[in-house]
Amino acid sequence: MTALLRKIGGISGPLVLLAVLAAASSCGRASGETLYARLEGAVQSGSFYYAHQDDLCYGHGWKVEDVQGDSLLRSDVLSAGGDFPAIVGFDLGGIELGSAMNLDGVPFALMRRAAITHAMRGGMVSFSWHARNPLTGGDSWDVSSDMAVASVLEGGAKHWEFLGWLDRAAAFLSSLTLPDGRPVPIIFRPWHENVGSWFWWGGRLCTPEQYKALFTLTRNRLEAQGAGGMVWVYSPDSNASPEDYFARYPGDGFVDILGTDHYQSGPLPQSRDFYMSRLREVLGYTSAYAAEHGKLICLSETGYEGIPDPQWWTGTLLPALEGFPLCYLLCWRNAWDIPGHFYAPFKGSADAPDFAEFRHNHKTLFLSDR
Ligand code: BMA
Repeated sequence: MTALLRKIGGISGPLVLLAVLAAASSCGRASGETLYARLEGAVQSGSFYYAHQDDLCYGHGWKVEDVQGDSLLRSDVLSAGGDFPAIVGFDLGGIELGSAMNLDGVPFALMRRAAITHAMRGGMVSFSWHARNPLTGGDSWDVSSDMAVASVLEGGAKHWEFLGWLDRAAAFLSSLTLPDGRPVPIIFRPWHENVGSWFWWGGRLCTPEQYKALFTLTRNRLEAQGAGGMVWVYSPDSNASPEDYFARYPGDGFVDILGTDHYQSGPLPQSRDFYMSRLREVLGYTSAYAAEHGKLICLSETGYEGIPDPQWWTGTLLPALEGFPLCYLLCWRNAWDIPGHFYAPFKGSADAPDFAEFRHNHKTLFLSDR
């Protein structure tokens, strides 16, 4: 950037501004390309990155209280498996209203510090966004109106307000920079689980065209507001047939990674068989598309709540993924606020020995595996 400024030293004010903006956005693009190349590199070496939601901010029975001073060295994954996750996931829900903390009680100031700290340690971060319902004022799960998506698109009653929501997200995301000014590598995954109908952007709540317009509006606006250089994930829930999945696919120009959110639930052994067969079906059609279109695939959310199977990591998860070139998988949060709501091991949990084996498997990449 400084070299560029020197080069254009003789040009008049507005032109300089344009050149600086162009350089800033290409710097953003470059960071997205570097991150994408890193994810692709994992696939080429036959491995994938392990990610955990909210990992440094809280875990099973604990929570960071000192937002400014905590050393952020605590992690359930570290204490059970001996290493930090390579990717830490965060959720922006609440940023749209300018709240000080997100919907799960994580202060945005802590989230920023955790994201930057993790990137400085060599890690990557991902963001989802459980945004409130822009039309009703309810939460993400308020599906009382099928007009919410329509209302934020161009011409809709909430369009301008919604642009303000996107701008708040952009301001936060673009504030995530390393001390040397480089952006934190961000994977962004908005409007997820959009085939099922439990979020206001879900399958029965908008048409495929409206959904795609929401996604493209989001990417265009965030990039125009300085949050360039992110890698974008499309992540329907695994209920999606290939037809559902691609009917709402925003397009190759807007999506870098084809994801899926897929959980195991219900009693063993049936739930294991279903988890594995359904996941393999979805990874089958996403990987086929990705191979043809030069994209990557991931398992954007997964887990088995409370991990009732102590061999889940090597007995179910690894075999389910066998043969598919995914670049990362993310296990959902170990809630500090809801007993039994956890998806990763913690010190002393019954699955911790199996998780340690999973961590040492040649396919899995944690923070130190670089
Ligand atoms: C859900 C649950 C909720 C949480 C939400 C957003 O899956 O974990 O408790 O509020 O995600 O993180």
